[in-house]
Amino acid sequence: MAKDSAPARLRIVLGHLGRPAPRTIVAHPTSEPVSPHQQFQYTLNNNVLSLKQRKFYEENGFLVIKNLVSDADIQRFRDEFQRICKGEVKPMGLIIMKDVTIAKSEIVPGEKVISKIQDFQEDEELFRYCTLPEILKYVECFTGPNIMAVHTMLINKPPDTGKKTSRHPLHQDLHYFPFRPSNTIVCAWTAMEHIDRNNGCLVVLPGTHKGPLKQHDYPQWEGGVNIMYHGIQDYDRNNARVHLVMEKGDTVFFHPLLIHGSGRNKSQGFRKSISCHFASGNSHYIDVKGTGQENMEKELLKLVNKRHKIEDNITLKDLWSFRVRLVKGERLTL
Ligand SMILES: O=C(O)CCC(=O)C(=O)O
Repeated sequence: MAKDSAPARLRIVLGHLGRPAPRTIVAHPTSEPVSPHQQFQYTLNNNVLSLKQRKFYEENGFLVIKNLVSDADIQRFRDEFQRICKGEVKPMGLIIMKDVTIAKSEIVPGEKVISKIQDFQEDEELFRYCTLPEILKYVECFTGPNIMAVHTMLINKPPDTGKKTSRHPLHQDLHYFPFRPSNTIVCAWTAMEHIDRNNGCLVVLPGTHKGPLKQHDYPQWEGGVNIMYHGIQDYDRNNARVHLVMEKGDTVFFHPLLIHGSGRNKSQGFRKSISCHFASGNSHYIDVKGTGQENMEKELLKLVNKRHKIEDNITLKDLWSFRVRLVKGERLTL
């Protein structure tokens, strides 16, 4: 019998066997005429964003929409996160991360040791976040009508143990993505509670989405750095910084080249946010070999191979092709 190919093995491991072929979900793009004098590079024509919002995103690379996700939905995401932490549900393909300092300590398993879960695309309850009409309505302004959910995360930023490891170094999300074009990728990040500088809000460097993808490496932090938390050293230290203070349900949409990170959690609580990156169904894969993303590729594949005990080597494209889900319109090239 022929040996399974790496993608086939991954499919088995992630429990994706028998998943129906992607179907077409009808999109209802809205459009309005745009004056020939207006030049927009980062947003698409529709009647969702006001001109002011559109110009803000074009200029700054992010846009906060207040009170977008309901308390009831956030409660459902919290409840499901609890079930995952208690081991009551075990979604296929989910990656559970622990803070570097907590991971080495003796604390009993549970919410208090889990700093992040990612790849929850097989968890129906959490994945509802990526299909909420109020989220997709805005996402479409950046991706266009064919929308793929490409990367999912729920971050449970723990109280800092004093080693400052709860910080997330400044980075660009595109560093982790082997597909393009960048302008039709967007992150939706929703605060699951009040988030400010005390519990480690997002910090963004406005306008940096207009620059190139920069070199990312682990920062030289004394207390240690969490797995895959690569950062940028070479950024303009004079660039303005904006700390995004957000209320429960507020959602920020941001460009994958926007330099951002988050601060230390100085509170006693576990700061929660849920996020999804979306990309146009027309995106195409790129080979990151020989580029600044190569170190990320090697480390990520090693991590996935180890976590899911995959013996054969898989490629970044294999990995992403099992992560991505169609949420609106048609799956075309991604
Ligand atoms: O939620 C956070 O603390 C930071 C998240 C972030 O920047 C990321 O995961 O790319």
